[in-house]
Amino acid sequence: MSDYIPSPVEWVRNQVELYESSGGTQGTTLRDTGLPVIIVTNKGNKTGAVRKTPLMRVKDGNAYVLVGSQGGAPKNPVWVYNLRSDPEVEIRDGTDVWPMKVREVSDAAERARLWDLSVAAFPPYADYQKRTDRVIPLFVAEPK
Ligand code: F42
Repeated sequence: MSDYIPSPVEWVRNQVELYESSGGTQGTTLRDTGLPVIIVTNKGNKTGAVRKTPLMRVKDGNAYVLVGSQGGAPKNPVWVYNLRSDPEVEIRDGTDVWPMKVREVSDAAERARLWDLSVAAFPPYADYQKRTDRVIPLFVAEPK
């Protein structure tokens, strides 16, 4: 198995540590918002190392929508490139852990539906999209 490299961002790294060390019973929301977070385990596209990325939980049946918002920053988060290069991930949702495969959403109608679902789950996504010229990438993670 490849080595795990924790996020260089302290609050993100701490959330992953608490979430995983508690077996998915603590650190499962975004700060004090009460809104649920999942942990996506993915592989670095250059290092091949294991990366763990907390994201907001957006569910569509038994699939998850992964939103590359990065707070409306001008550039895509690096994990977007990791998923494009290796779609095999593991998703932890609380105490449940699932092997999943991701695909990027390109169809306009599907994107519109999943974007609305994402904003319903986490309303700030709408402001994040207004802040940036890039189209925020969406992925769907489906059970294998
Ligand atoms: N980010 C979102 O985009 N959407 C969300 O819904 C979201 C929710 C969320 C909830 C809780 C929380 O704690 C964090 C949340 N985040 C959310 C932030 C998210 O977890 C990521 O931290 C953020 O999106 C930035 O992702 P990133 O992949 O750009 O991470 C940076 C900070 C990072 O780890 N950079 C590494 C570094 O060393 O600078 C590189 C990591 C990497 O994957 N490297 C690649 C490799 O091969 O290992 C190669 C890198 C290259 O050069 O191509």
